[in-house]
Amino acid sequence: MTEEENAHLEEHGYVVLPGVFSSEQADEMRERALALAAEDREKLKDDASIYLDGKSQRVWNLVNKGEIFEETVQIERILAFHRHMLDWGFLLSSYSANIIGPGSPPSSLHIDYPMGDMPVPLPDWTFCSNSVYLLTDFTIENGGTVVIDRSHRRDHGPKHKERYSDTQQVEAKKGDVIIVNGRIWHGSGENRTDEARVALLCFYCRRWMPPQQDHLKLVRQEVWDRATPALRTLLGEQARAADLY
Ligand SMILES: O=C(O)CCC(=O)C(=O)O
Repeated sequence: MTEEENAHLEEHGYVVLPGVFSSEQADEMRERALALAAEDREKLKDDASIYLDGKSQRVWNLVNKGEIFEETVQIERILAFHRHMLDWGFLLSSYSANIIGPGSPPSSLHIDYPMGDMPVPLPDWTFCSNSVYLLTDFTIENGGTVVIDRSHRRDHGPKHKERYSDTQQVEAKKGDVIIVNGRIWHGSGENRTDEARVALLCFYCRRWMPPQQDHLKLVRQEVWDRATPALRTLLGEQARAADLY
């Protein structure tokens, strides 16, 4: 984490890290995510994971769905930003793919779970933060992430489904990562192309919060058995140990 990168994150509420993944790594994760999405689509016709007029899709719990995802959720260069925002011992809240399909409308602007449901004014620190891994280029046309610059400093979130005029879209390349303060007003953009815009969302929260997905229940024993100490902490091992007393 350089001083410039951190200064940008603090000032604007997000920062783009160029070239974190090689083209081959991004392709491998994208193809795996798209294959999982295709399998789910058969099973989950009416599930909320298929959303935005049925044109977009989330694939949840990636830490359970391939060793490449176990590796890419614990990259120290990226974790350093989240530690800075969330303090030590922070947890993986969820790890999902967000596939914005051709013709998908924009999502509603929001702040991240659980802050959108919290009473206002919000405190001036964040409960959660996100890494967006770009597995395709993000452009204005294909639904690159929409943000309101500096909105992470506001003490409340946007109104549901309201359109705001001061938005901008983050344009960046396949293999880049966007680090996001969970308080920034943001959402996915409209995809006006005929190809999917694919990203992975590594979403983290403070250590004393319930994560968005209960990894202690969901993660397979095989994944626990080979997990590094860093991954075990992210998955909430300390919370599991506390359960024993
Ligand atoms: O995929 C994106 O561009 C944004 C995702 C998002 O808004 C979210 O899941 O909170």
